[in-house]
Amino acid sequence: MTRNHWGAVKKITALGIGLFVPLMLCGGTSAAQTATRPPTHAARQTDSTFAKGDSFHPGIGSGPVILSTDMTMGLTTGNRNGIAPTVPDIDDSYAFALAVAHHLDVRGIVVTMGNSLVKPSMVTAQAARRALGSRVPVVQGADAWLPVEPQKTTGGANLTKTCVNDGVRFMADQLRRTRGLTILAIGPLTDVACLAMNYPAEAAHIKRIVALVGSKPTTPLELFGHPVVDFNYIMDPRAEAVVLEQTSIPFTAINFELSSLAPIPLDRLRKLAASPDPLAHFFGQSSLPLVAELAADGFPAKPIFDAAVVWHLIRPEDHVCKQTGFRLTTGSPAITQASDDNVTDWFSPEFTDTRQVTACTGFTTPQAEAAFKQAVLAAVHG
Ligand SMILES: [Ca+2]
Repeated sequence: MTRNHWGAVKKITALGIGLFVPLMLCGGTSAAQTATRPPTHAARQTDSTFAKGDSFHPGIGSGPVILSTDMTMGLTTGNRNGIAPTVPDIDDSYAFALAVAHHLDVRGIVVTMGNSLVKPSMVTAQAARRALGSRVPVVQGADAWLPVEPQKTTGGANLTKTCVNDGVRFMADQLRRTRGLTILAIGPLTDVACLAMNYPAEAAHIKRIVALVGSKPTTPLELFGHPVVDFNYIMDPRAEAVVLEQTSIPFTAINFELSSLAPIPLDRLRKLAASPDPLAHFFGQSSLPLVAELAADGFPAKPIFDAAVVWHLIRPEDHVCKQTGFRLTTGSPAITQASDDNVTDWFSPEFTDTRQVTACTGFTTPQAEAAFKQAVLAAVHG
């Protein structure tokens, strides 16, 4: 059954919040996943590199990184993998700019569906790369989420490998070459999960996944009084379940409580468009459709959610992080309204029955928060 909730969908997606979205709905939500499956590689482990005070900062360090991203800044419609008429989010491109500005060793941009369809997203990702003067490879990844359950044929053929694409093969190749890189997952985790399931030997070389997912146990999430959901999770709930429950890859979740901080006032984004600086102008001009949509919906500012993931590699000491367990309630992708609590991914130290990962929920000081916002603007010459 399908009931259209385009009013609600528009209200929230219009916010352009790639991170959080509304949906149409259908019944049938699975129970919370509690199954424990064998890790695909290595032994179960915890994030235990070191702890400092009340905040937990596993060693991130420098080194090669790959951005797994739904980079859509510049699209004027086609939000939520093309099903919504609203403007897709702009934050992935700002995250890329931040990585370039701080000279992270980015080995590639793997583009996934999410904020919009993958092929239009390839166009905007390549445009962002050109504007930034970067020469990193931009490789196409997933064009759809993973099936909700593993698929087989009536003849018994296992279809797990059918998710493999150029982006997944690229990541596997880079892992073989580097034998240690960090994946910054700022889109749905589809390609990362596919990599883990099909290239376990290569995935064992993932130093850490830093992902824009999750929240404290809270539903619904709110942004300036509007209900929102964890977009990267709800676009492919099984992908996150695979990464967290079937692997022991070190994992840091940049939670909503952190990524929604330090929003940039809409006027500040408008000023970018008027800048004589080519990079600032490009980012400002490409952001205007979303800025207009946000303004129409009463939003005063725009959090640059994905940039918080990149900042975690640059200034991890500025983030408040803890060891936590997780609680995933899975379901079909993109069928939940923001007000539903059927599909959720929560991180909390109270969850002790799962493997322990890292979750970051805030800045250590107001000054650290202000420095992040300034860095994002500086990265685009704002
Ligand atoms: Ca994103």
